[in-house]
Amino acid sequence: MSRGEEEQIPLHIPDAPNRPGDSSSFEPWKWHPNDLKKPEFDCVADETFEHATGLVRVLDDNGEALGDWNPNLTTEELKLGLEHMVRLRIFDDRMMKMQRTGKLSFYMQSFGEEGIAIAQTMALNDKDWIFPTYRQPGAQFVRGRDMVSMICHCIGNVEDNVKGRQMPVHYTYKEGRFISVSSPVGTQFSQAVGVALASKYKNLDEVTITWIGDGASAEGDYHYGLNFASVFKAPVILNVVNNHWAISTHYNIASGSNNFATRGLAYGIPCFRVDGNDFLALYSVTKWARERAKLGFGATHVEILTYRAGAHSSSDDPSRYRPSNEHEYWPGGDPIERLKDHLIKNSHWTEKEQKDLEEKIDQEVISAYKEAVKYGDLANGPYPSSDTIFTEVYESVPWHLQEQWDEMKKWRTE
Ligand SMILES: Cc1ncc(C[n+]2csc(CCOP(=O)(O)OP(=O)(O)O)c2C)c(N)n1
Ligand SMILES: [Mg+2]
Repeated sequence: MSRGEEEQIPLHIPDAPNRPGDSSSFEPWKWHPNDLKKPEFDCVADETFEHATGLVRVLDDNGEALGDWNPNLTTEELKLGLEHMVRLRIFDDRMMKMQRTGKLSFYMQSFGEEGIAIAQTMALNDKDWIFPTYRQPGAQFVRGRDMVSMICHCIGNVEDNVKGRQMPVHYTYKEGRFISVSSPVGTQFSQAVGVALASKYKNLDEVTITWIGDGASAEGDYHYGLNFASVFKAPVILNVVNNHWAISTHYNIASGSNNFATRGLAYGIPCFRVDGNDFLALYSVTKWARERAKLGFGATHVEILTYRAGAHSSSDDPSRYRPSNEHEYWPGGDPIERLKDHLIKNSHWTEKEQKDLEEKIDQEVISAYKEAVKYGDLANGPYPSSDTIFTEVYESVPWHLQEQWDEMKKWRTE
């Protein structure tokens, strides 16, 4: 008798553990900052098995920085990291309000994930290449991008540096080696490996960092990237941000295991799982991976364990598919609160200074917005010329596009 005649074995389609109306709960973490030592830079993948199945942490639940991974940053560096995270959160908050009042067409926040790109970019050298997703705009603050220019891009006005050809938050910042965010998710992962190989071929002291989401890591690009990075020992830092969700899809539909970090071990790449809401752990693992890459030992693969505290985007309503306050139960807490508490615990910061900082940045964002709309707002323009559909792709425009361009000129009213 063949299977199926009598009984059908159902196809396994995982569902999210908690849906709206369910109570939220996460297992309390069993990992502590002192658990894991730093491996040697020339370690082989197997030597990082514990790092991939455990969790690299520096900040404990009381705001103390402990263990081998403590990067011992100066107070100034810690305050700068805190300031950038606060800047990103307030910026996001204001921009979301702009979207809700029709001043932007679309927006995506980094709520709960502010530490990731900020800590990791601070751990790099200025010439290192950044291949982000839409969830790492904070790297631009570290690289010195002007907020007015970021808002002009989000509006798509005449000062938008990509001339309205990208969706909002799909930033490009050439001066900061921040490569254009791609709407088709995942493409940056294998491209980053290619650029890292080019740096190595040219014998430059440049490392590439890239990120991919838990959901997008189910795509081929992720696996091509890992394989090339492994075979050619590319100087690249490959991060999977496991924030539990890919829009409304739980991570358990992107991976059959509960762990994304260990996947790199099969490719022979050292792997770490890191507390994604711990600024110091993120900084430290990235510094280690940069040093390994620089010394010629190749790639590092990192799972950044976090929780997407906000909506996927301005088009999403997470209360329809998950318990609405689930992020409050995340054992990793909030990245800003944790770094702030650490500074306060060591008497380097006060609640009053925090409040003053937030007010200062709020003013900075409001005045940047006012400045940006001088170059055009969403409702009234001015917008980049429709000619930009045809310019800056080909050195000389092919005849068939020239025909379309001429046709457009006959009809346009702008
Ligand atoms: C190739 C491709 N498929 C689908 C989409 C639609 N889409 C945009 S974001 C997204 C979810 C990505 O989730 P994840 O990779 O976990 O990143 P996160 O948004 O959580 O940072 C999807 C499915 C897309 N943009 N590109
Ligand atoms: Mg995700």
